[in-house]
Amino acid sequence: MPEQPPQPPAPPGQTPGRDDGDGTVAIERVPQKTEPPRLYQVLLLNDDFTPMEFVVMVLQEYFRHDLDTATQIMLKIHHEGRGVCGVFTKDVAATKVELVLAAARRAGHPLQCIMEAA
Ligand code: TYC
Repeated sequence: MPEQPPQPPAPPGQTPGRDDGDGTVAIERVPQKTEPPRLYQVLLLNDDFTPMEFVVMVLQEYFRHDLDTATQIMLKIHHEGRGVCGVFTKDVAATKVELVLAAARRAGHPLQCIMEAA
């Protein structure tokens, strides 16, 4: 039996070619196991000093909530200590946290914004 030459690695999503011995080579599709990206919640934390209007503005400007929803989320944070602003991929969540913290510091407020694996 003649030795087979080493096969190059199959491209992703294909089996290595199977030499059928009749001049044809069969390749088969293999379902790709691409995990969906992990998601992260961005949360605001309550404090005693940041004005409610500023929190509502943050929820509208940085998380695209309408005034009603932003007000409801702000009140939930005010009463329960924390609340979810949105769920994003890791990079987007990290950017939102940075932008919100920068805006809060610029305005002189101690507002805290964090991200957590969803
Ligand atoms: N507790 C603040 C106040 O009474 C309002 C507030 C709400 C602050 C939500 C932060 O994430 C926050 N002015």
